[in-house]
Amino acid sequence: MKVVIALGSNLGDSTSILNQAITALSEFITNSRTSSFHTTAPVGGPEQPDYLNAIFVGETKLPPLELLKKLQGLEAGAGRVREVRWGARTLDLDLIAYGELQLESDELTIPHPRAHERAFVLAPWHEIDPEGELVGYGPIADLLAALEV
Ligand code: A4P
Ligand code: MG
Repeated sequence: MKVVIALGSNLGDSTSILNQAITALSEFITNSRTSSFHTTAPVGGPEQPDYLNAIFVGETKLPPLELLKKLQGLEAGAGRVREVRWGARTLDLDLIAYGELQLESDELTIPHPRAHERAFVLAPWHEIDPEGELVGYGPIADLLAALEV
């Protein structure tokens, strides 16, 4: 299944944290491509440092919830502590899309419910997949253009 994962970090050595996460993701996601790293102003939450954000796309055989567990394991491995919602973090890995799947549960919502309105997700995704579409929302080029108006 084709999957789209968003990476974010604004605590610690974010460049090396993202590079390590990409290496780890490549163990269960193949044929992958990664965007460049974008420095972005924080959206929501308390005052906090700028983020480094990237998008990783590839193919996996893992079912959605197992994939989510893997992502959470990598976040924990990067020393992430959950204190404040939308607060600063060493590593955030969000599952943005899983093929054409649409799913809404407490544990997992796909597509990610806020991806369509976030330039820090859409801009790096557009960079590596200009023809891409967010299931239920439309072409990412259009979503991005709507934000930039
Ligand atoms: N969850 C449900 N659906 C998903 C999904 N598709 N992918 C659940 C990942 N997790 C999903 O997430 C909370 C719960 O969401 C998890 O237990 C999981 O079961 P979390 O990662 O623990 O907490 P969070 O990331 O603080 O909350 P949330 O709501 O995911 O935050 P967002 O919306 O991801 O926002 N500004 C910039 N510039 N760059 C950023 O990367 N990130 C955020 C986080 C805020 N502002 C930012 C950035
Ligand atoms: Mg998250």
